[in-house]
Amino acid sequence: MGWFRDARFGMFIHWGLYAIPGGVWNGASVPGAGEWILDGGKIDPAAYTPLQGQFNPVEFDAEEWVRIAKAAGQRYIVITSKHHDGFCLWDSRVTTFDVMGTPFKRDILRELATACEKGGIRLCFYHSIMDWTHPDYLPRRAWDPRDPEDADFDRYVGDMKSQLRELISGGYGRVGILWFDGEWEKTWTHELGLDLAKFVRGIDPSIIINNRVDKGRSGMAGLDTDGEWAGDYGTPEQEVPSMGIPGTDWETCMTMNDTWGWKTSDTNWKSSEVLVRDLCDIASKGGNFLLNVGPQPDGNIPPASVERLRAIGEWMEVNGDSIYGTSASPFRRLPFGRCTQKALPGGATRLYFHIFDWPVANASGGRTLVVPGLESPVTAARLLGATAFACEATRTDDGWSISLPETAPDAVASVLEVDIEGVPDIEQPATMPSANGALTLGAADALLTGHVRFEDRCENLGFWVSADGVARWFVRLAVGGRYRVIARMAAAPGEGGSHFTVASAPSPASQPSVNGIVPECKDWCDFVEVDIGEIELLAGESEIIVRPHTIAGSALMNLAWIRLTPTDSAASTPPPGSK
Ligand code: FHN
Repeated sequence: MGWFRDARFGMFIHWGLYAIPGGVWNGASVPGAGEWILDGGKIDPAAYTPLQGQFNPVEFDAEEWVRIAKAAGQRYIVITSKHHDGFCLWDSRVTTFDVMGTPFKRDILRELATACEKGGIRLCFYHSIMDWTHPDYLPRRAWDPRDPEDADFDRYVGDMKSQLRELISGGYGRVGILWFDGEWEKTWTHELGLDLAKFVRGIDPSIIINNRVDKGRSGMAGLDTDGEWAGDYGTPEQEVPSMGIPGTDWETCMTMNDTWGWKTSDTNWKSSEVLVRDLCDIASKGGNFLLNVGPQPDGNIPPASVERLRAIGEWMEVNGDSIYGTSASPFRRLPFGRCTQKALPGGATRLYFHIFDWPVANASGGRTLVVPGLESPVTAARLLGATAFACEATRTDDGWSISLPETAPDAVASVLEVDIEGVPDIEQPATMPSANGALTLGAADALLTGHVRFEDRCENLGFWVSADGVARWFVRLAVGGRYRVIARMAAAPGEGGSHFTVASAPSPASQPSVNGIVPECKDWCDFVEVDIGEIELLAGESEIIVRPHTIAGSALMNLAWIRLTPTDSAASTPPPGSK
């Protein structure tokens, strides 16, 4: 997986016959993504396949595509060899529904393979398991008039294997990844997934296979971390897992607008600023970013996409070191942006801070960036794109403060490179009381052990399926006192009634913990705030610990946050200097 982890940034290409209608069929705009027009328009496959006769992208230039990807800083390309509509972008001996059956009559994947080889870009193939036009694929679309009895799914799988052999060992260079998709229909099983992965690996042991060869995708989240599934990495789609997927390789794929394939009416383009920050966010969580383009029917990549890729490339020109070959941030969360790291020879570490929010002027008019919780000694600091500025690093109670110039070198994300001794030693910053002295312990800030995990969907702790699941927060209080404990939680119908405790450590003699009972709600995200009583907290640093007592149903609860509000005056007057 070395090259994949080093690359971090790739180009996804969705191209095929669907680019011709571009989201319009018989003069009517078809809702949904462009590449889904056959399904969105409930088009009879026999009315769709004649598009083959119109496919003639005379301006297609594989070297131009590779040049655009390289200039953006993308190190690999994943192109749709065959999408759900079954049309093949290479010269296949298994079907006539391929590019050689079009007026264009050029093997697009072969030209791209040559250009990638020449440009030093890794070529990879997306391949859809679902196939709406193949005579043997099942299930048929509900409006497809062909009799499903005539179909033989095993024969379909045979054809697919023959085509995969053509792609992997048919002279298209060393294929980097087989990017499967369309695995969610009932006809595709875990057993078929295991078998196909084995088949592909049998042809080329070094090829990377994504997890959509099997059934472990778990929707847009991209990976079911509980099960044992075939595939080498997880594939979140259109989202970034807020904690990454620790311990696993993963890659977020994303559109620049709302469609993968070309759609004339879709101009809902993300800004290059958003895309650069997504790249930083994804790398800071240990993932790869596969950013999509949907070429036009004439063979050109849409100008709006080229423009954004050019802007990302300009950023990568200066800051690429903070992305390529890095690993996930050692910090749980940073108030000003993101962080990646790279091991240096001799055991030292280089941290790359992506500063999204430039610090405001301090009392002396200077700008300093506080890196909270960094305990390791800082040995050097420099600002990429402004290396002339001498960054001074000062040790403070809260971590390290690093001086910065008045103006950010890059308004989107300026990169501060900081070398430290050894591996990062980070003290998890404690949660401090807010102005009214209350402490809000959010799900995303919890330190988790055992069977409980953070869920993006509703930003909660969930999958709390056994008593070994424990959530902890560090808090720092200037003065101790009694606190009212409110929990924002949810449990689906039939899942209420579990008991849990909220305790502090070290704990005062009186009232060290309080018990809560989980209410029944409309669903796992129908959160309610429940007052579960009072607890005594000591001044200074302590841990707040939430753990199950009895789990009534399949899981304890979904917990969004715990709020501790001082009940007596002493505690409600926050110490000077607290937020
Ligand atoms: O249905 C496809 C879709 O067209 C597109 O290919 C994306 C890319 O990851 N995958 C499927 C939706 O999850």
